[in-house]
Amino acid sequence: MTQNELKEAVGRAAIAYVPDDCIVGVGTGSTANYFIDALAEIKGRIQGAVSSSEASIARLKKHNIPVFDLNAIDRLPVYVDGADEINHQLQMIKGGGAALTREKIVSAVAEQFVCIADASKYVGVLGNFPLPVEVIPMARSYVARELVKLGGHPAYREGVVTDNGNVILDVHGLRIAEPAKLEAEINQIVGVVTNGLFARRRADVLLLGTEDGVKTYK
Ligand code: ABF
Repeated sequence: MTQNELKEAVGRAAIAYVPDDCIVGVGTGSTANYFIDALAEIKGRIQGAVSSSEASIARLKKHNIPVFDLNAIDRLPVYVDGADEINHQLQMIKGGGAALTREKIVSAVAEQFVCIADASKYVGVLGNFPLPVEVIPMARSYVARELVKLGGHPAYREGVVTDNGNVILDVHGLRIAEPAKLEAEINQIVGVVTNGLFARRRADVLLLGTEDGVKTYK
């Protein structure tokens, strides 16, 4: 199976976690797009969705799936989203699509986080994928210097402005043995909006697309 076929398989499999009559949290990226397309086939049994990005809002609206403001709801049973890396503890690196801040917000509200990913994302130790960090523009150089002190090699993601008007540093060279600890350390750097470690709030379920079918990890 191609990588896209694996992504489509997990996107479809995630529909099983969408309760009737719910508002569902929707992630960002190519795997999440397959979930959105699958959601469109069952949109009659849900109220709508809360999105983690302008890009996913556009895709939801193309399917005529109602989009809700997160501030307008007080309960979100499930959030479905991809990842750039996910380890065996279901901790993740996210943000390759520059949507990490809204993804982290929506996942914080959701009662259950279902991660959908193809097998290439499943790793023993996080960090081979450069860790995205969303930064207030004026603080970019200062934050980069602070990330070097933590052992990283930050690179400015040229030409990218997030949905929130911020910039991204991609931190190379990290072998992240203690994801939750590093997540907290980076959060303390003044000027950091969000970092792409999803360890303090990890996924609850992983649907992994493999050559042997979709595997479920909890
Ligand atoms: C999103 O999923 C991002 O956090 C992450 O970068 C992306 C993975 O992209 P894809 O599914 O296209 O591999 O949630």
